[in-house]
Amino acid sequence: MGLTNDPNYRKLEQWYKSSAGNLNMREMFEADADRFNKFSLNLETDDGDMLLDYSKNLINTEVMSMLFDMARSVGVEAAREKMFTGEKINFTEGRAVLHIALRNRSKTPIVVDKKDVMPEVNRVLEQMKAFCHKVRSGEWKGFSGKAITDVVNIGIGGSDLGPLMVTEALKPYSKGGPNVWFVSNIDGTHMAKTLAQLNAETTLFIIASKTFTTQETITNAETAREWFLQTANDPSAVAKHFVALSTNAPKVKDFGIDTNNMFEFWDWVGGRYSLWSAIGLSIALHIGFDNFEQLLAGAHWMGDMESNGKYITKSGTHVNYHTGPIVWGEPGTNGQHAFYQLIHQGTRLIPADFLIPAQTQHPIRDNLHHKILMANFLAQTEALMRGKTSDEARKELQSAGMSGDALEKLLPHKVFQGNKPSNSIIFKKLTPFMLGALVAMYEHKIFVQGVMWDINSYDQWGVELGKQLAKKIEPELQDDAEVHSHDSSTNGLISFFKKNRS
Ligand code: G6Q
Repeated sequence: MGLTNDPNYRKLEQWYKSSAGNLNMREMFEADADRFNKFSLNLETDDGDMLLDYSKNLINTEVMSMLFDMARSVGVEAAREKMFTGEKINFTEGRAVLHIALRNRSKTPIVVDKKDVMPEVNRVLEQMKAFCHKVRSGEWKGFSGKAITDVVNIGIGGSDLGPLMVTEALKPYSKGGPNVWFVSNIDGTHMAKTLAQLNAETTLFIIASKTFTTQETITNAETAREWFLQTANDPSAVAKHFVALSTNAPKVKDFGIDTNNMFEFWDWVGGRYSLWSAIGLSIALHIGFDNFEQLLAGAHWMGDMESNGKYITKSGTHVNYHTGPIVWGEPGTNGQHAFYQLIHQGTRLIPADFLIPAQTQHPIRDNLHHKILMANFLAQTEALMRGKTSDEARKELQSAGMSGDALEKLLPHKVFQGNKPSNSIIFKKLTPFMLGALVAMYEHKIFVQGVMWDINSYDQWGVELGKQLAKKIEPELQDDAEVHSHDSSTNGLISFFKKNRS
């Protein structure tokens, strides 16, 4: 039926049209000393506390209860139950959505097609554990008898980004583990620059691809194998330096990787949720299997919970609302020196999430850096909420010695409307457990949005389209013949490329 027909959506819409303009955060904070307590949540995790402060949003008690009513009437709870019980909620692909099973530490069975998937999940985790131990201890030797010092994950999209983010975020936990590298881009520069820093004798390649047909990944994997064989000179050495993470055993075999060196996962794991599966092998190698388990435990603890951004509802009709924000961000204060301008004084409303640990991994100079970072964190969320009134800006300019015309001209530029929403999320320390919990929280956000917007969050036909299109054009780039099969712009671009390629 779509979101806009829901009676509780309509109620909220009516309210928005008549009353939303009255929501002023600065005034609401001044009028209600208890606002922070009302709109924040302290979570006691097994690994320190986490505080979710959503009080700096354009909400009041009435709005929150209308939002909850809406979530109930569009069926968020029922949809969550369907996901957890293995129903094929990704109906366009006929698949269950069960990344929660990958981090199910509770040993409760999870059933798909009448079969409990937990024994298989646990079997692959055991295989990963044993492999991690061998590689990290140096027991696993390369073809010339040396231990592995570097691991290269070759994959793209969901088979790259999750492990890349996690290994980067958890570097402080990587002591004793091999270095990790990630090659995703088909642009040869990515592979060439990476290989230039590696020694074939001590490098392990992980070919990460759910389908094992992704053009970028397979091409990069072939390039890595060619490079490796230039040094090893012996195809049987490949088994010691190449492993695969995939659902597709026949393709792994075709590529020449021994299926004993394959770590399996299943079609009910969406690419963007796969870091919890065998796709997380690079994480486990880098930070150790115990820490990888902590990551799973954090995600499991968060309350078990993407691909939104599509204009077709589950019943195949067009939506008349937006179904996916553009999400971007920056670490530390870097964003402040670039795009925060747009958030403070831009014409669009940009809700922002700010995340910070109370304890840094590197308390250098007696914690000075972290204190400055924390001060900026607090200052930004406060400034976004409060803004700066004309009176305040005027006083500031006057005390800087300005007056008259010059002051009046500058004044409008120095005023900030404020009332810009943000969430503040502060937690004790970025441990593997805490990172797992945070990622799972954002995964669940996507799930709830998908239910609210009445779209299938789990298929990705747009991504598939990209995979098909380039394959059609590639043969046309083979020779120097003119191409007329496209629009004049595409033909013109191909023609330029052909004339200038050598
Ligand atoms: C993620 C997407 C996509 C996918 C890549 C790689 O959810 O589906 O990013 O992960 O296209 O696919 P393979 O793992 O099959 O190579």
